[in-house]
Amino acid sequence: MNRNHMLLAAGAAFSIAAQAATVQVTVLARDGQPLSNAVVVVEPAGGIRPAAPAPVQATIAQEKMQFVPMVSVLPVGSRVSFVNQDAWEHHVRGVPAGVARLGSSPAGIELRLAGKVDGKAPTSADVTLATPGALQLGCHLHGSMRGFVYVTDSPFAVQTDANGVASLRDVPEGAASLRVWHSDQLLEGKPIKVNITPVTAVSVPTQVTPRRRRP
Ligand SMILES: [Cu+2]
Repeated sequence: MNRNHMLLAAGAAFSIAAQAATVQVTVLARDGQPLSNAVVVVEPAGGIRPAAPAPVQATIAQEKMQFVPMVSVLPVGSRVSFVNQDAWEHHVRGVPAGVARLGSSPAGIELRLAGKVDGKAPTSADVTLATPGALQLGCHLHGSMRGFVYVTDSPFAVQTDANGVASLRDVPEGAASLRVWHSDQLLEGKPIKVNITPVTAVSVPTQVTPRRRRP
């Protein structure tokens, strides 16, 4: 496969008139392997702005020197509890992530979370994500800790799984563009034009070489 070319495999269009479709997007790394933890966003063409998704309550743990989950995709307005499950202190910071700084960026995060004491609830702090954009999470004390929060106002933003697959439901049929974000991408790829039919499967090669997560 020529990795510089997009493979667009539009699924069969059925004769049944349908309003909304399921879109399956497979994202591939530079070496052709499935790319997990990528965020796929589908934007209907023609300036149609779908209603923003409802905010949620989410948790990002600091556990065994990692952010768990490493990547969270959350609707704008969501609240995140940062919960320190380790027995030592973490100083969590969140800063706008690299190339995702298009337009607005979320406000930064600075938290000090004391270590967990046996028999007591872990220390936690809540943050409201008021602005769309990507935040990179780190810890002032532990340079190896790395995580991401992708804050979106799109109802069609889904993270790829271990097989590099993102499934988006109830996407309006018709012309749309598709964007892929990944924390290790050097340049944001150009939006890909797609035509959403009742069953749409798209494979998107990228130039991303994902960093290994520390064990
Ligand atoms: Cu830390």
